[in-house]
Amino acid sequence: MPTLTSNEYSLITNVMSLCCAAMLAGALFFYYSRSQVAHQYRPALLISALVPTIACYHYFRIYDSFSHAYTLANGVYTASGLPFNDAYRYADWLLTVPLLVIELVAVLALPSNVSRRLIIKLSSAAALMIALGYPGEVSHEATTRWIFWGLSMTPWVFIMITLFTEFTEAYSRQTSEVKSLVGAARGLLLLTWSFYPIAFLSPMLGFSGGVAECGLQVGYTIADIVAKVGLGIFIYMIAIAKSQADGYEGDAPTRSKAVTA
Ligand code: RET
Repeated sequence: MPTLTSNEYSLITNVMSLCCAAMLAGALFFYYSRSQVAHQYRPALLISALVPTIACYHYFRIYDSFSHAYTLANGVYTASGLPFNDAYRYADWLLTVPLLVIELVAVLALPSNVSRRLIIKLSSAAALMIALGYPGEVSHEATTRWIFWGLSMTPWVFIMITLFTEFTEAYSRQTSEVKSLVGAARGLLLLTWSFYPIAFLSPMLGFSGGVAECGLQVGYTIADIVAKVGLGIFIYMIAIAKSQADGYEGDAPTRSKAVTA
């Protein structure tokens, strides 16, 4: 672990703490907003809520592991000797990245055969992408990092091709409002998902020390907030737009037992 100035250490831990709060707020919002949309779109909002719930837990662990990996001496933060556990971040991604593509497909409520095919393809490629990235992330050897970067990029490219071909075709019959929201959600996904493989390359491109560590940790954390809560907000807007297009006006009030008795 590189030595960090007090400002670098505070920036990293403050952004991680902000991330816990953003994930918790996102999770609560998506859980409670399920009742505003028609029944067929509720599973997508439930997944949108589960994703930041899982991440909130993992960010507690990431924060904890990071703060124990450092000790303050003479005004700077040096490695304490305890390892920073990168596995928390990868365990989080392994669970949540497949769920992100599932929520994007689920909110369209497509015919079940189309939806199943897309979900299986996209979520298994997403899990493979993360699993192949991990051996590279924990390695300090440039060659090993390049090999696993290349292996992990293969499912990444496959996901993007599928999203811009088969997925585009699958939502082509939606209303124009839904189409533009889905297009924007996919654009957000492309933008945020492009950040991770580039950030992964930073040590191989000669970036090192406190500034690089700061850039990597802060960058991954902000990208996680946008990729999870930001995408969830699009899923919510798509579910609202589709519910309105279906003529959904809220659940009929249930008659109380006192009235029916
Ligand atoms: C790795 C390894 C290097 C190559 C590639 C990677 C891709 C990572 C991605 C992660 C997405 C994470 C998200 C998290 C949301 O909270 C594993 C860095 C291609 C795309 C969306």
